[in-house]
Amino acid sequence: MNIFFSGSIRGGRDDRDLYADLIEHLEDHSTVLTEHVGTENVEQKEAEEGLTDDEIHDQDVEWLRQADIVVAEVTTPSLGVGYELGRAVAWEKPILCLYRPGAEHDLSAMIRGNDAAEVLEYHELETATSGIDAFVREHR
Ligand code: 6IA
Repeated sequence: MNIFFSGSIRGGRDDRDLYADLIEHLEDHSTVLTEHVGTENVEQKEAEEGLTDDEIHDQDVEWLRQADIVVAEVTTPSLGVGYELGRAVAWEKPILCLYRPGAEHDLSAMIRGNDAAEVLEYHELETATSGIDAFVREHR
């Protein structure tokens, strides 16, 4: 199973360690197409690899097209994550959004109000990982 993990990069990296933990868990199940979302110093790596924004966009959309399911951590708002979710809805991909209530930003109505995306609210990592496991089982 190919999983597209979506999380903020230029929207802010406060949750980077959490993304890395979630990606590690997802990798027990399947192939995560977007491991870089949990990478440390992502801006530096971007510069080192010399990728243009066009290349990042096109590669990302291609990975999204190949994905069987999409798992997004949406607590830190990100334009890129919102865009990916919009395209995933249009392609009718199963979508699980993970959100920690009480964060600085309330979750967008465009996500919470979207019947095509399941939203799981959580505080503990274990709640998120067991929610992911159930979602994967449902869509395998
Ligand atoms: O607007 P944002 O940058 O917060 O958008 C984040 C979303 O865009 C993530 O879910 C990613 O899937 C996607 N994204 C943003 N930047 C990259 C990227 N940079 N590579 C792949 N996907 C990206 C290159 C990093 C790499 C050289 C380590």
